[in-house]
Amino acid sequence: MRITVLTGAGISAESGIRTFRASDGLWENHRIEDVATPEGFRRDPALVHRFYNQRRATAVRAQPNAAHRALARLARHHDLTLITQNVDDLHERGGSTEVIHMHGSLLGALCAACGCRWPAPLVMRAQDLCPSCGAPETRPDIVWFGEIPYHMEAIWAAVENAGIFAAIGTSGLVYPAAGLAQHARRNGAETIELNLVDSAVSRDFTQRRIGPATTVVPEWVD
Ligand code: BV8
Repeated sequence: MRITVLTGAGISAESGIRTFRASDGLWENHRIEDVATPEGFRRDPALVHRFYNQRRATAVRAQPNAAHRALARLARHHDLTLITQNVDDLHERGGSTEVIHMHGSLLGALCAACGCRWPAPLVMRAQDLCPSCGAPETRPDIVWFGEIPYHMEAIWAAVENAGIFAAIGTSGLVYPAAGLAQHARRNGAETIELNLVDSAVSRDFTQRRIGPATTVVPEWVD
């Protein structure tokens, strides 16, 4: 039986990476429109690069936690599809080998002119030139609001074929990720939500495990 798991910022919170909508969340320091939309990037690429350079520096210093490691163990004994909204690489550094990053990755750079991708340097600048076409149009390889998330075909398939769909540490506020539980349920999956508190889509889950991810995820996995 396939298990499909969706993670959000809450699974990395205990690794010291702030979530978006907590009281001290990232968005508090910036308006979403200024740092996570193509329009915001066109308006002020230096601000957006500063925002992502700061998050990249935090992410490379962070360590995977017991929840990331528990999901890596789950993959060793089950047919698991791991989908994350997160742009850090803590799942990979926690031992997961196949991770679908539907909102992109802090470790990736993208040329807005030719679409070429390459490993992002720790500090990206608006005037960096694309190694392929030479255009000064480099951006973080991140899916912003209004852009189409990556790997949606594979994501819909993994959700439709899941016997169990679990969402861990996500507020259920951002679509299409927030709609995946309802889609899984409509396709016959058992749905379980693991979170500190209710999310915006808790009604879509038949089971709940309330608590910090480093407690409830290993308990669920093991
Ligand atoms: C798109 C960039 C079209 C990277 C992000 C309806 C249908 C379709 C689209 C829309 C729709 N309504 C509105 C839209 C448009 C929009 C949207 O959803 N807007 C919202 C604000 C209403 N969506 C889009 O634009 C998306 N694109 O729709 O294209 C399309 C549609 C379908 C199919 C094809 C094409 C693009 C969305 C991507 C935007 N980019 N980030 C970055 O900077 O990181 S989203 C951003 O929010 C992050 O990626 C983050 O992952 C994501 C979701 O947040 P969460 O991960 O849930 O984090 P949050 O802080 O909100 O919550 C943390 C949770 O953890 C909480 O529940 C908390 O309780 C819990 N927690 C905290 N600590 C712990 C914990 N849990 C356990 N243990 C703990 N210790």
